[in-house]
Amino acid sequence: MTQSSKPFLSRRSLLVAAGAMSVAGAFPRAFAQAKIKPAADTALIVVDVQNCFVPGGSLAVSKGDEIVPLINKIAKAFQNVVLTQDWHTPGHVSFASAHPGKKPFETVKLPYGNQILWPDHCVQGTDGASLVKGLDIPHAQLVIRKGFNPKVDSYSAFIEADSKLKTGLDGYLKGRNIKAVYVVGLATDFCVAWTAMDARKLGFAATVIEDACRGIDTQGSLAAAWKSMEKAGVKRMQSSELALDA
Ligand code: VGL
Ligand code: ZN
Repeated sequence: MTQSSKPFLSRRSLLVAAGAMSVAGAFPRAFAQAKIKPAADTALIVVDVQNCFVPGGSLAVSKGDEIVPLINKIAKAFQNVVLTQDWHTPGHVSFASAHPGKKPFETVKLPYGNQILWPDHCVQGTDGASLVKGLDIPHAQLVIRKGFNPKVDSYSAFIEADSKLKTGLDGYLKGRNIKAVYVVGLATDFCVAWTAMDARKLGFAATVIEDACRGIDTQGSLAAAWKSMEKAGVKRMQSSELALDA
């Protein structure tokens, strides 16, 4: 409808908006969006905060180290926390070094689909595979390792890349009556995204806390991941929307 055809209505809605603004200005607390307090049937999944993925590591995610203090703070608001570790065999199929003539960030076709090739990273038992030292979540209840099948990658903490073998996280969370997961960590466009989307596929509500993640962003992967997550029903939020202690 045009403004000229309904001059009254538009004028009235303007006044209402102005009134609401002044009331909100006088009582900002009453009108502020209530902050989210994670319930007992909710779990935080902290994805791959490992030495290889922070500056100095072999597959360093830009500014990956910045999120560690924030993740520590967010974790305090959750009763249930699960940590994940990328945990590859030496010579893993996802490593460029396992494919003669191929370089990191190139793609190959494997029986389960296209696989981006990575620098060697998160080899079982190495310092690169250890959780970052500053990660301080003593109440975390489970560490789930993934990507240990030599021939199959696993970005997701729930299901390997061939869409067949489950890691056990699904059963663990359901056994503990968890209905919703929040996902933080590294990297937004790979292990965080795949974990959140598989959570949806398996019937959990799933939310990614964007500022508590950092992305790799190769070949447009970050924008593509957000698009796919939205389509899968993954919610996107900022840590400021959570009720956190100062
Ligand atoms: C990841 C690439 C290869 C991740 C793991 O944690 O996002 N990305 N392996
Ligand atoms: Zn990996």
